[in-house]
Amino acid sequence: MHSVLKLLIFFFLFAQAFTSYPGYKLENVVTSDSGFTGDLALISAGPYGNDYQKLALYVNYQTNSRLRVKIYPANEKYYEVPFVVQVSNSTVKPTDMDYEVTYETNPFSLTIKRKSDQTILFDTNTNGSDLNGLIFEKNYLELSTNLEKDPILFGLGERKSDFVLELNQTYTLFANSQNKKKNQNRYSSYPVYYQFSKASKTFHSVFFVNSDPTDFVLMDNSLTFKSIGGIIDLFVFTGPSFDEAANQLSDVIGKPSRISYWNLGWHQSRYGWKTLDIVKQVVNNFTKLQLPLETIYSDIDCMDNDINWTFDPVRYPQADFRAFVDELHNDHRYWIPITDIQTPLIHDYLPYTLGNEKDIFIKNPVGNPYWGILRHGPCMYPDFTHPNSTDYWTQILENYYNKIPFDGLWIDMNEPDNYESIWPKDKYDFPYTPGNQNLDRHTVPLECMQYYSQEIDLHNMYGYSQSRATRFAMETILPQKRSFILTRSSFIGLGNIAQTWTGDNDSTFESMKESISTVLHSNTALIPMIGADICGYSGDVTEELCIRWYQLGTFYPFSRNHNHLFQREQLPYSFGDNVTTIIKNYIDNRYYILPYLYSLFEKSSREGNVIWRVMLYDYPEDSYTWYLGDQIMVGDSLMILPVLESGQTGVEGYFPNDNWYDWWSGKQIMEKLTNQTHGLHIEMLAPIESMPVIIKGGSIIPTQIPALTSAESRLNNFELIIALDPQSEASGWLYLDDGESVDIENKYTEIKFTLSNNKLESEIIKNDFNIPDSASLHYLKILGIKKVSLVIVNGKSVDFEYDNKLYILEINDLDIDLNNSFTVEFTEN
Ligand SMILES: *[C@@H]1O[C@H](CO)[C@@H](O)[C@H](O)[C@H]1NC(C)=O
Ligand SMILES: *[C@@H]1O[C@H](CO)[C@@H](O)[C@H](O)[C@H]1NC(C)=O
Ligand SMILES: *[C@@H]1O[C@H](CO)[C@@H](O)[C@H](O)[C@H]1NC(C)=O
Ligand SMILES: *[C@@H]1O[C@H](CO)[C@@H](O)[C@H](O)[C@H]1NC(C)=O
Ligand SMILES: *[C@@H]1O[C@H](CO)[C@@H](O)[C@H](O)[C@H]1NC(C)=O
Ligand SMILES: *[C@@H]1O[C@H](CO)[C@@H](O)[C@H](O)[C@H]1NC(C)=O
Ligand SMILES: *[C@@H]1O[C@H](CO)[C@@H](O)[C@H](O)[C@H]1NC(C)=O
Ligand SMILES: *[C@@H]1O[C@H](CO)[C@@H](O)[C@H](O)[C@H]1NC(C)=O
Ligand SMILES: *[C@@H]1O[C@H](CO)[C@@H](O)[C@H](O)[C@H]1NC(C)=O
Ligand SMILES: CC(=O)N[C@H]1CO[C@H](CO)[C@@H](O)[C@@H]1O
Repeated sequence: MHSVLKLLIFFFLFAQAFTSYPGYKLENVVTSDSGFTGDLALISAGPYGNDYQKLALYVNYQTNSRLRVKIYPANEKYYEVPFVVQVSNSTVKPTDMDYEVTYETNPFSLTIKRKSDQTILFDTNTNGSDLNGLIFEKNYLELSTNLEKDPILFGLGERKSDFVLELNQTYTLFANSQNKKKNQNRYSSYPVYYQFSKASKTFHSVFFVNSDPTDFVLMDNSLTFKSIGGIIDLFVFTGPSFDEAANQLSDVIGKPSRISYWNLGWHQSRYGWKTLDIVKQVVNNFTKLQLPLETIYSDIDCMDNDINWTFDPVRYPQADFRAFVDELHNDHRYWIPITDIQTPLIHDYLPYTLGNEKDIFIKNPVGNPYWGILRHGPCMYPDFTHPNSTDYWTQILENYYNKIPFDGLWIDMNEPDNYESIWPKDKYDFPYTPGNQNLDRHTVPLECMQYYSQEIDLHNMYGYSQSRATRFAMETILPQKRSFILTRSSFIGLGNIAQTWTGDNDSTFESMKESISTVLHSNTALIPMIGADICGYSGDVTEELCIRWYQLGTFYPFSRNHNHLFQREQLPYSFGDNVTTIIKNYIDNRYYILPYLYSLFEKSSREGNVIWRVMLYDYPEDSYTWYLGDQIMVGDSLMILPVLESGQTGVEGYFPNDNWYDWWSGKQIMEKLTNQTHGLHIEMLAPIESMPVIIKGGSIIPTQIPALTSAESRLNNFELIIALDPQSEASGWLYLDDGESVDIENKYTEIKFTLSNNKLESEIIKNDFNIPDSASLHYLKILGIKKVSLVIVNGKSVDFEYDNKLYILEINDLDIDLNNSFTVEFTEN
């Protein structure tokens, strides 16, 4: 290489490495009980120009565990994320704050520590590092925090990534339907991360209230936030447990909305059911084979010429279709149609004419509706931040509902997708480009205007704002029912409104494995109701993969099978009787644990808990759990070890130091070791018909005999599966209501079960739900009970079976009314 060129390159690199923008100077600090304010004055210009000279700093102590920091232009209008944040500023000092905030004035920096253990939660002091100070320009914001060396961070979805985010990577938030590579941004944006501190073994989290296209650059000792709009507005949550950090976030963005019981049943979908007759056959086949089926989806197959809200007169005649859906409803099943948001320009087509009349389409910068291109040519995009869009959308949905009454909606392509950007140009020209990708490709150009703000600010929120409008519409159409809205694109806060799935995936082992961290990360953003298309969407699935995916997928919070038109069938019965039997076991098992799952979701909607958990959350002291991303706790009690590679007939799991039992056989797998920090690595057998499922000692899992629908299974008998912890104790919780009403006041039942000192007791916390007569507690199984000679139920001795090798006690033929409290005593002579 030419030496001058070398020198130039050297100079360039050298110059890059040491270019540092000190940021701002803090002046005029005014403190109050609830925090402090100050003025920030620019020290020297940032990288791309248009720096704000004056900024305002606002630090607000909101609760003992929550702090808000806001930095915004002092004298100019600015964009703030609408709808998501549900708390206001605090004016009083919290009683016992678990954080302290210090600052430097020149250059300005903030350091936030947890008071109780001095763990650094957020620290923008970049003095002595090659990180920049605060940069705040018209189209570029940058703020860095120092992190513990080799930090454990998770969140910042949606993408396929490891659960613990890889270091030295950039994580982009920009809703996108095209990216397929590891760590790239996908459909949704969740600007929140959690950090686990290896030093203090605690968790805290940080939520950036910013919806503009953003990069998070994660290095091995720092995280840098780079956004091309909005302001710096962040919440710091002190934890210190994972659950506390999640609950603290949920106080700000709202709890996950209460789901209907039927949402937890089996969802069957397919793109490629060309006629109504085929769909009828599917339903009949499920029944014939005694496979549970809750919900049927309709992809665009049923539409006339692919136009939403219409039915093909020959393949899906409306009257027949309606009769079919009525029949589904009679059988306590549900129907969910798809809709894409792009509105074609067709005369006399209500979505188009009404949208024009109400003037609610997204505008180009000269003020005319923007046209994109989808399947049938030009289309427009409703603007769901427009005040009249809710009326518009309600009218469209009502009109459709009156044709065929749906039970939920599947809203797709809402990144929003665009086959071709025909205006204004194909190149985005802001100075910095998150994700280093053409941001105008395949979507509405970022220069376009929505009512609330420019598209650049609202792009990441399109699916969220559509979900919000859909939620309002559903509440009008189906008042008093909990709505079900399955959206592909979402933003943090969606969990309070709707549900999601992981979008188009592939029929590969790799894609199945990747679904796990996507589901986990969405849970950390408090969108717990999520699953991937079981068996994969694109590509032909193999029998082996499909079995493995059904095994995993029946433990997703949301369980749906769906695939693409060109792919082979992957229904539970598409592979022959032997395979149907295997899959049926797992779907039946899902119905069996519905009372447990429903109770978990209730807890989530009350407190903000997640459903899918990694081992780290509950065993932070055990460093062997820290990077385990593929073995999952479903709630507090069930661990699953999915089989993620072809040809495997065993899976190694890590069992933290505790009691663990095999879910299927009841056999104890591990007994807590005394005086050990770590647990054991254990290889579990996993022949094709079986995925290891493990119950944690200390759990009481309420179950109910499965049936073909959840409405029927709810009439069946209850069972309790009890696994003893090292102190021979266990506890559990059952929540029941009608499964669909919005107003549940005085209509629900809540029972706490506790086992200790050889006595199982139920404590009725509330008993306003009418448990069907046919659903009594008829069976108990207790795992890990070392000795038993007599069992006494409500004072009367009863028959029992005891396996003194496996330490399993079973009591059959009980008839306990769960509406009343009961006791079961075990005597060991
Ligand atoms: C909280 O205070 C900040 C700074 O004064 C202000 O920008 C913001 O609008 C306030 N928010 C609410 C919800 O009052
Ligand atoms: C920055 O670091 C230098 C050297 O460690 C120190 O002298 C100086 O006071 C620091 N400045 C601030 C603002 O922390
Ligand atoms: C990240 O980059 C730093 C510095 O370039 C390097 O020392 C470190 O090993 C890298 N870490 C990983 C996990 O790649
Ligand atoms: C229903 O099952 C029959 C076999 O019993 C099969 O021939 C048919 O293809 C199935 N129909 C659908 C749509 O799956
Ligand atoms: C309707 O659905 C099709 C799918 O064929 C989609 O391409 C189109 O843009 C949708 N939009 C509307 C509102 O009709
Ligand atoms: C909303 O609709 C009402 C009634 O049609 C109209 O008066 C109002 O101007 C519309 N609002 C906007 C922002 O377009
Ligand atoms: C099911 O039976 C078919 C045909 O006998 C066989 O090829 C296949 O391997 C079996 N699959 C399983 C999972 O047993
Ligand atoms: C466990 O540790 C405790 C306290 O350090 C000690 O008293 C006890 O003897 C130990 N037990 C065993 C089995 O090592
Ligand atoms: C359940 O118990 C409560 C009080 O013990 C009683 O008022 C209620 O009628 C009972 N419900 C049923 C369905 O038995
Ligand atoms: C078609 C498609 O988008 N496939 C994606 C399915 O999901 C996995 C990740 O979960 C991606 O790797 C695929 O590219």
